[in-house]
Amino acid sequence: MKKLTGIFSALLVSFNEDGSINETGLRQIIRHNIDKMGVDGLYVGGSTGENFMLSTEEKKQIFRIAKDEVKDQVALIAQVGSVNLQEAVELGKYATELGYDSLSAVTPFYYKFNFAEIKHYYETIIAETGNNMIIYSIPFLTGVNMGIEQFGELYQNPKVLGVKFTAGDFYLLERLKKAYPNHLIWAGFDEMMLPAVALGVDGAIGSTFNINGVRARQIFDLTRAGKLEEALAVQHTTNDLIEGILANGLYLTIKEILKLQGVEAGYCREPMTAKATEAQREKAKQLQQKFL
Ligand code: HMN
Repeated sequence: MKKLTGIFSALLVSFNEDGSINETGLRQIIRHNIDKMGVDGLYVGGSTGENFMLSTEEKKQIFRIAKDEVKDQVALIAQVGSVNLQEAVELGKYATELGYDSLSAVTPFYYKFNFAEIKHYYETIIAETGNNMIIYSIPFLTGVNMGIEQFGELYQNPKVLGVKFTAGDFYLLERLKKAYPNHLIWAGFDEMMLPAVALGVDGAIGSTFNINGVRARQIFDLTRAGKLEEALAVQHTTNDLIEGILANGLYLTIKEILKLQGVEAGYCREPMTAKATEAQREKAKQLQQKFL
């Protein structure tokens, strides 16, 4: 298994105007992440991959293309979580056979699942696939808030490596690190990377690393080295960029910026707005010129 710590881009997917996957574009985004951003790995099938709007076959296609393009150059994590547990298992088996270093699964969402149901979900995916598991916790989108004891219960399974923590609850983050020092934490909010690294996270997984991966690594390394003033200066610039991206449409804007850099990043997948307006393209151009 490859090293799973460090800087991981949450992989964007290029779509054609009709919503189908643009394989050439997807491969170019992957190359850009490895060759230009210098990431340690890719998180495939996450929110950034617009995963929850795709069919099972499309999800498999993306896992397949990513593995084929990456080979063994960097580590690969497959996000297979789904509110359909059978689909999660099927995808988990598929990614495991392809050789993904670990699986990750979002906490099951939409229905108010109780903790026993959530635990059963993770135990089932692990038992059926035999692969490692990274809990994907993103309460602001799923509504699922797990506490320290619940993480502890999930961590009793030795295949659970840790959590991708997309939340601003730094008290919980600190408590998790103290209580379970042998379990890994990946920071999920790029705009809060510095405080997360200061609290001891082992890695970070982010959408903006597709274009801002070099600064992300600087923040990570500088903070770890205790050079907080320098790290903060890079975080400030990063957050000026992220603020502009969020105000203009998250994935759409990152794609427009990639296009300006010669990467065929394509369209988004409906029901998200698929195509940038002229004004959004202009804003992306300004962000590119100012920050990248
Ligand atoms: C994923 O699942 O694609 C990412 O790991 C999610 C990641 O945490 C991103 N969250 C979302 O897009 C919801 C962040 O990188 C986020 O985009 C960024 O911090 C800007 O808010």
